[in-house]
Amino acid sequence: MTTVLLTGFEPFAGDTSNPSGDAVRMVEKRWTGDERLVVEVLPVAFEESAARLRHLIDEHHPDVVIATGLAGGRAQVTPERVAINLADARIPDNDGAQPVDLPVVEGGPTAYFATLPVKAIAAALSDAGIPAAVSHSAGTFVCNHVMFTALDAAEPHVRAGFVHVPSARESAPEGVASLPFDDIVRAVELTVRTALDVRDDLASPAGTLH
Ligand code: PCA
Repeated sequence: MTTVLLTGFEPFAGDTSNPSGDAVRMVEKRWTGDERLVVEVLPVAFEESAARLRHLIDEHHPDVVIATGLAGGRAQVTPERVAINLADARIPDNDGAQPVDLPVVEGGPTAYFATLPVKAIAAALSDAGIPAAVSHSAGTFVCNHVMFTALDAAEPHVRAGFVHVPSARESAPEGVASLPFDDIVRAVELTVRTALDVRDDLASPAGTLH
């Protein structure tokens, strides 16, 4: 049976909720697919999140790994194209760790490209009326760390990657870009479905000029 590992994150930076963790729990509740869906909410902590993810991959041998997290201030759902081998934390993580200019994986490659069909995912979301775009930077905090770890840990046939979601409208502060929570849930569901159904990514341009 096909297994999908889907993760979100706990709240961080003083927030009381994180739409990514809430959304993956909702996707788990609503899941009707034939595939086995394993859902986990990861701590926003460099060491612990990577250790938990590696353990989950070892335990469940997923065919698809999709990690999600919050990108506060972004207005679109953004499948990430690349994870870099760099941790440079502007704020401490939830365990108080603040690595600066350290590799995610000592001796690892400089970067990994997502092995999810990121363009097809962005297109599927846009078709469903959800603002979406491919992103070329997952940052240098815990989300990038988890994406890099997923691509480093997964066996070669596994399709893995990361999707950043905006703040949820219901809990976003005034003036911060956001999406209704239900759209975030639908976006995560559609991402899982597209990752399962689409083998070859679209060849349409999705890059940026700067
Ligand atoms: N967003 C942070 C870490 C956890 C989360 O949801 C990030 O983008 O790195």
